[in-house]
Amino acid sequence: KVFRISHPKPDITLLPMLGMDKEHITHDFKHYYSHRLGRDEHCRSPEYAYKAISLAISDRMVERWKRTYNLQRNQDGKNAFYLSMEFLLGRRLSNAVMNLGVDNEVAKGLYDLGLVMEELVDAEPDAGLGNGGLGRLAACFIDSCATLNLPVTGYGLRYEYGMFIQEIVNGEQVEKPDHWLRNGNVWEIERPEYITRIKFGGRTETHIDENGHKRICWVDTRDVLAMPYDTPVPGYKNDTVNTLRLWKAMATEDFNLQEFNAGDYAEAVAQKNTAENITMVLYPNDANENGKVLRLQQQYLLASASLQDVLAHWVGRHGRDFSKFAEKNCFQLNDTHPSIAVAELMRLLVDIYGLSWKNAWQITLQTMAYTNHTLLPEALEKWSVPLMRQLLPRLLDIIFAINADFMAEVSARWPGDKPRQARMSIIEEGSVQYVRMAYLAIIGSFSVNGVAALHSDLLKQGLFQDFYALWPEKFNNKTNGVTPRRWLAGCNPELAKLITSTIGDGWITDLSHLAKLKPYADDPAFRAQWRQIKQFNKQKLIDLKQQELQIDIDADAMFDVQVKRIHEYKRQVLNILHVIHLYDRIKRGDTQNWVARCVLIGGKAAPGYAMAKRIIKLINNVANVINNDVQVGKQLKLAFLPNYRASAMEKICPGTDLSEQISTAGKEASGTGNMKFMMNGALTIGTLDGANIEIRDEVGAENFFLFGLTAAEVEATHAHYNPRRLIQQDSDLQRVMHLLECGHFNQFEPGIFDDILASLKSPQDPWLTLADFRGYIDTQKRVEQLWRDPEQWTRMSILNTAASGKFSSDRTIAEYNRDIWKLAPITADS
Ligand code: T68
Repeated sequence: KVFRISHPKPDITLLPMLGMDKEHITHDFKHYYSHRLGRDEHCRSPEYAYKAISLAISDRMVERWKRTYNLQRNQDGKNAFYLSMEFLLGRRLSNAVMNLGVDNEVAKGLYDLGLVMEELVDAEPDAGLGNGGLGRLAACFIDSCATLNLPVTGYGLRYEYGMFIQEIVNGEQVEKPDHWLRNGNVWEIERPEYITRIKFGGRTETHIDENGHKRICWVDTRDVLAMPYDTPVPGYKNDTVNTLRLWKAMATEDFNLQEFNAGDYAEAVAQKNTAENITMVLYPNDANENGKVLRLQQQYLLASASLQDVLAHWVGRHGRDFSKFAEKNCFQLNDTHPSIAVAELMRLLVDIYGLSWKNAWQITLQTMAYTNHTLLPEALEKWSVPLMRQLLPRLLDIIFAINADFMAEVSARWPGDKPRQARMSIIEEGSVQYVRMAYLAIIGSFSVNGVAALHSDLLKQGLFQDFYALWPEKFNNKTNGVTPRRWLAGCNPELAKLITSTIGDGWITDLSHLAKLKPYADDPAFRAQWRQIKQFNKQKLIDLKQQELQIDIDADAMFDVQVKRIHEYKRQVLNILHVIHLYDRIKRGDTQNWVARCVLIGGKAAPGYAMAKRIIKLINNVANVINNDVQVGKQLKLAFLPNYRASAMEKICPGTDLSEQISTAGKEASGTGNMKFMMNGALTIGTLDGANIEIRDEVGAENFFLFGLTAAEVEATHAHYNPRRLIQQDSDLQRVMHLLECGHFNQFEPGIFDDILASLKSPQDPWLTLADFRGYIDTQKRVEQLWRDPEQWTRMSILNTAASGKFSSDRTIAEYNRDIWKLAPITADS
């Protein structure tokens, strides 16, 4: 028998809050360094110092985290949940110390110990749990939600391996696994108390319960557990700390053991891998997935675990009374990736909590909201019906039932219009049937939004026009934004300091304040300071990259940068055509009034996207020829920046002069890199695509380098596109194409660029690259003219930063909240 001394209530609460001054922080730093990590003064590794300081900071965050949770719980208001397969968090330490307001104390404390904060910051691996814009947007959004005190929880997946590490070998991309958790993750807390069970496979059975009601049971399933790991999301200096909950797949304790006799015990335990594989790796595809079972398992695990979590919490507080559920909860679906949540919420409400179909559908329709991020038809997700029947039989039944109701609605609205019914059906007919996930998301949501004004308009006029005709009120726009904490205050401390000393620090939480910089564009002394900081940031970038890239870069050259995923629609090839044109001019001696340029290109190609990988090879081969030509010298440099990622962008955007946003009009939903560059004072050369249009509207046409066809012109051009004629008519283009076609950049690798060349010359080229060649080249000339006048350039640079206020994700999130979520901020006195 165990004897326990029992207290009425255990006294484990309310330690005094930890000190935020440098003495207390360094005290804790030393404690973690020596006791928790077991190191001593002879061990001088920035990795352990990074860990120790992060633990000390994390402690301080946890206090505010619990406080936020309790305030929110007592307030009992509405909550929103951001469901996303990707949260591209990047590094957390620098963001945490800034948002807690202890950056100076920490830097000073470490300095006193002989440590350099920047080195510790650089020791942190990026949390690369995303592909690109969509994943980074989710990370900016949760930062803004916390900063605006909004009760929003992020739900995602805890991939063991994030976005692959890109190495360049002989000019080609080689993918290396990114085991970002290898050295532990001090920013997360495991929460086994909230484990949820996820069903896969099996079949459905119909039962009649004691009241004579039909109940569907999903049986003979192979279950998997989802273990939550919580990461704190601190708001900027407001003591709010929200939660990002990431799920890890695990085997159930009894996983498959029943299927094996005792002799196969080892085999049975080995089978655990099958379950744990589900969250092993992020799919490194930023566009189309092709029906991989594992991907659907990931999507369902995210949707089911998150919804079960929210419902369990609801039932814990309100019992099985769901009458107020829709008033108090909202789910924002980040693209179609988590859209199986529409069917899963129906399943949970009907099968598990016994609601009527009608009631459950009302709740679903009032709580789900869907954000679309692409117009590219190949990126729209479809799952084959046979696959879904095998993996998620109950969900498939529900989808068919939703579709039946929906088809009735369509035929009531457009009687006899069979083609329209076929067009709008969730089920695409054919030799194999497919479930169209975007349609499921639209039908099951009360709000559908695009991510920039043009994109949202094109959704209404094109891709989703039938749905817009049926439910115009569902459709809205939410132009993207980026967090000014990471993307200006954090990554560009020198510029941030100048801005704050000029207009105060209000801009950090209200970026529209940047407009106050406008008059300073005409102040020569201010311009000189501005220019000096840009120069400093460029030098820093050179110091960082020079060795790795083995090229001699001059900080006086124009830094012309295109960093983003490699995709044909983003037209890195157009950029290369311009670089080759410049090279050709140098070789011909056409160098009057030459402007020295350093062209930097970076980005990852999806491992299965052969054309994108070939584009990387092209960039590297052209770079090789140019950089090794003594006649070219410092007049032109081209470098491919390997392993582009969030932390790389933090170093690149402050040192950029010219931002390349040159996608085929109508193809880039928004873009967000364009906003980061603008904030940091880069000028943009770009097409009328995505958020470029709004950037230009904000800064004024005279401060933006516009070229190229409009989205409407792109559509009209396809019918009569004749790239060969364009080549014939343009001697510059002719020479560029000749250099490529004669193998000048692939002397010992014959034919490797044939596919790229063929697609440029094809009348079917969807990206119309050559159609925009002339406009691009001429506009680049205008860029150079302006560059030769540093005062004017700096003036425009200041005006770009001053006009970037709209592109704060705080503004975006305030709009999501005003129009969609309608949450009350968390307040201390409620
Ligand atoms: C991007 N999309 C858009 N997708 O391309 C970009 N896709 O214009 C926009 O600014 C950004 O979203 C934010 O709205 C993506 O990044 C993906 O990464 C992705 C990942 C998996 C599957 C499909």
